Amino acid sequence: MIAKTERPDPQATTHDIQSQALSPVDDSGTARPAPSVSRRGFFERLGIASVSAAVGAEIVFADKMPAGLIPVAMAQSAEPMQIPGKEGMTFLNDRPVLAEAPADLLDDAITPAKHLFIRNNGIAPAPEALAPEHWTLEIAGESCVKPMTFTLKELKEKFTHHTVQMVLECAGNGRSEFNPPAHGTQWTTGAVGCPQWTGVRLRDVLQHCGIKPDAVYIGYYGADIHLSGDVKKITISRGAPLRKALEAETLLAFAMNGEDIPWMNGHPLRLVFGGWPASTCGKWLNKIVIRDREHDGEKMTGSAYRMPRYPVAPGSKVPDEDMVIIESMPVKSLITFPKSGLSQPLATPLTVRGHAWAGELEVSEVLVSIDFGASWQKTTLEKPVNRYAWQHWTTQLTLPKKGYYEVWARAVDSQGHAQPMILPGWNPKGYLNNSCHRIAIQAV
Ligand SMILES: Nc1nc2c(c(=O)[nH]1)N[C@H]1C(S)=C(S)[C@@H](COP(=O)(O)O)O[C@H]1N2
Ligand SMILES: [Mo]
Repeated sequence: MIAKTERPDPQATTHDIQSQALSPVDDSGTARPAPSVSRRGFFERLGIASVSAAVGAEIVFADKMPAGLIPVAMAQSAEPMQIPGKEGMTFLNDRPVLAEAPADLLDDAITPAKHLFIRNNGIAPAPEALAPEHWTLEIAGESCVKPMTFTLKELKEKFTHHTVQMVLECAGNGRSEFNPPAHGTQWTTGAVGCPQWTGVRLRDVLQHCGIKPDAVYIGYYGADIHLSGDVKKITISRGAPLRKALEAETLLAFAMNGEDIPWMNGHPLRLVFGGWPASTCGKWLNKIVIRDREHDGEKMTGSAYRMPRYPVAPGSKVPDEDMVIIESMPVKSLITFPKSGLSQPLATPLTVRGHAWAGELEVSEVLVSIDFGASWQKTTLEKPVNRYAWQHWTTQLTLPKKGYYEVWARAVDSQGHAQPMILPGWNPKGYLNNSCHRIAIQAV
């Protein structure tokens, strides 16, 4: 399914906007997708400086402007919703902000900030509230020997910096293809990216504070606001087992691609785990707890970010006790060049390329088919630049005659698991759709 709508609905009434705000999209599957995208929820939360930047000039009587007013310059604009620093994205919702990248915009080896997807469960903190010089990170929890609070500056000064390129993918990426449909964000293929993250190791910081022998899990907290606006409510507080937290690649990241992390992607500090669902990677990070039990924060329990323990028939109800936490993500690939729909002169060989990744495993081969999976040909596959980075593949295709083709790509991981051609097993929340990516080509 394609994005519900890319443009704000000019017909949207206040009532529509209200009901939209009351039916948040949620990739843990607790509510319905919103009917339309408006910019209201978004601008409501922006500080005046950001609104001025968006209208392109200082708002002279800003102090007289009612809170929540959308400047008419914005409201009349036929432009699709914009987030400063993002380009070419498909917006699926504005409250919370959800945006994915069309596959051809993910062609770069290292995903640029402007094309990294956004998956907010709540309302992003206003940029004004994210000043790095005032940011602190608290380390606490019942299994922390010496709870401490670090300023961001202290974190940067005390601990060694590391840079690792790591895939970030929402567990619900691809959800829109499941049938019967699963509640939650109707992602197509673009809730994934692979930027380069710079930060300090979570393990160095945890070990500095002391980890009690009974520690088994860590949990995160961030500064975003619950959709209800209730500041006492936690939007999301997930985490990972201690063994994952102590991995060399697990970072408290303060930079992405050598620059500040974009506002919507968690500036000034976020957690990044390699190969796990992006929901474990807390944004606007201000607290980590070391737990003596599996973390039981918001969206850790029940059926959120969990898969059935066994295969289930489409549409089945699965009891919570049979739902298990998603850990390493499955093998997957994208065709990022050419853009689907390309017309290609028959005489010219067609270069096709993309990326492949496999959670905590490596990808061992990527195959492509132009005959709907009847036959497959190998592509040239690069090694990852480091563990948890995606791998680039490329090949040349010769199309036998004029007409319509689909190019399908299929990756296989180091344990021999291949991507399913159509769909993997249906599951109640619509997670982990790692089916083959397909593009259309016309030979002319
Ligand atoms: N504080 C906070 N962290 C969060 C979230 C959130 O809503 N709030 N969403 C999680 C989910 S479900 C995903 S998929 C990723 C998305 O990261 P991105 O928006 O940078 O792409 O952030 C995760 N970390
Ligand atoms: Mo997610």
